[in-house]
Amino acid sequence: MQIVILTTNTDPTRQVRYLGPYQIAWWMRENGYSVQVLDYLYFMTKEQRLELFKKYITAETKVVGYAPFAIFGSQRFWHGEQPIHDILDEIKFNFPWVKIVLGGVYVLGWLNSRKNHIGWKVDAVFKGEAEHSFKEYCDYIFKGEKHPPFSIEHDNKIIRASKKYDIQTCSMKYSKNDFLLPGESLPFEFSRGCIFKCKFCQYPNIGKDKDDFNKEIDHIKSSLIYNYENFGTTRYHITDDTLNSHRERTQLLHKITKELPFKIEFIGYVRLDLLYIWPEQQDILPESGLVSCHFGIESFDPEACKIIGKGWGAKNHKNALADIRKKWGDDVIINCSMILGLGKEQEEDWEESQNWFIDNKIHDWNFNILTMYKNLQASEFEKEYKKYGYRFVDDSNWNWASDYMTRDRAGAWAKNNRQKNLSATTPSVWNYSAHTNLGFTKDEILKHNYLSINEVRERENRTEKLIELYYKTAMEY
Ligand code: B12
Ligand code: SF4
Repeated sequence: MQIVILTTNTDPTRQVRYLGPYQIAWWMRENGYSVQVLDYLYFMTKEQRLELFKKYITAETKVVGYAPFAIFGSQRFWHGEQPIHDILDEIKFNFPWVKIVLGGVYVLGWLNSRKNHIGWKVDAVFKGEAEHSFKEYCDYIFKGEKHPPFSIEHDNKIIRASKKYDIQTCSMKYSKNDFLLPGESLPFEFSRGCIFKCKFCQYPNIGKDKDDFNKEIDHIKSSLIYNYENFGTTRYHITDDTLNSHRERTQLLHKITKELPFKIEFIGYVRLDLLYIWPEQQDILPESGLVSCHFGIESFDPEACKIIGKGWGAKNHKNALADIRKKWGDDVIINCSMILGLGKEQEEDWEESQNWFIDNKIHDWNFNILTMYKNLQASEFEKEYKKYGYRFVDDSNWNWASDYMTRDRAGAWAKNNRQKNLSATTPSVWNYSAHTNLGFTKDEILKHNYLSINEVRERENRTEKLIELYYKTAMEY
């Protein structure tokens, strides 16, 4: 293989594939390169990884890209998990002839994380979408063409997107050597970027026009058919930031899924407000195959909702949620995420929200601490933290406080609460996909909570079996 891309999810209980590496692999194959993606590496032993690397990283390999799904600020970093970085050492010291490059979600954050550093420099880091920039780099390495423009930041060579990738024309398909496993849920993209601009959001591609960066509906249809015919795929986890943000496209999606000679099921981020602004979505999304969705509720406090830019939610969150839960029943497993640290909310307000979820039989919910990095300057909150009533304690980059809350207090409450929730909530969205990957059916998942399903998973060594199957398939290919 000319190019090998290494990736892995890094949450112990969530074995689901990450789209970025497969999207780049497909694109490079379209451009004439041979590419191998190797996945699930975090869950393998060092020895298994080395065997796999030796099989695919050969004399013709010139570039090894590494893109784990690991976001700075997630538990992997706070616990200082080392394997994420070990993988880089394993490549550097066993395959000295290859260029080692990094890409993927929040790549600079994890590279620069102080706890987990590597003692040498990678050859290049790709920031942001990389279809064009990575192709230009490979054309330079393999064909001697011009090196793409770069800058040096924190001692790293950073290569940014040279131009926007035309997602409209993307007909991304999986490949036989992606080693897809029977029944596995695959990541899939309908569109790129988000039309909203929530004040706390650190994602760069927000505030787009609804008609921009949408994949042609015919390409979506042909990829779904291809994946079904070649790999039997019917399950997807959709990567769109809001999969129902375009009224006509949601209707078209419904139309094409009805035309398919098989049924698909998918999970993803859905905006609750849009389900009520365009009420037909309440019917057509489950009919299209939506089996679990994530609603970013953030808060039930009207003032906090208004501050973050969710004015509709200030008035309607509770009524709409109770209504849709009743309407959908168990057809769609609902997850709500809340943010700790908004407006004047205190511990008793969060307790009240939690009780509301329990009383209204919402399947799943989670409370996340507000994340802000003074130096990142990505979200509106980070850019104008004083205006929104926040300060950073002892000149810290991340330890925020307001007149009503501190990050430490929010963290302490979240920690206590998390354990309590595990036995009260049903695996949803990506956790739902992860469990279907381990062979659980929807009916089985609905009968479990996180604790009880974990017991079964551990007792029956389901994760180990999945990794073993992937490893065996890759070694025998
Ligand atoms: C799927 C997903 C998850 C899944 C991941 C499962 C999986 N295996 O995919 C789960 C649910 C586990 C998850 C968890 C979290 N997530 Co998340 N997630 C996403 C989501 C929806 C899609 C990611 C994706 O595939 N995008 C599509 C691909 C094509 O885009 P891409 O990754 O940017 O890929 C491009 C480049 O990165 C690059 N690239 C990618 N791979 C490679 C490889 C090489 C070799 C090269 C050169 C380049 C390259 O080129 C690609 C094509 O242009 C994004 C939102 C989004 N739309 O991106 C949020 C998102 C990344 N998540 C986010 C967050 C905050 C989290 C959590 C911290 C949430 C939480 N509080 O727990 C956790 C962290 C988990 C962890 N371990 O680190 C934020 C990150 C914000 C930020 N600061 O950047 C996002 C942007 C959502 C948002 N809008 O706020 N997430
Ligand atoms: S939080 Fe979600 S809906 Fe809000 S701007 Fe960010 S990506 Fe869009």
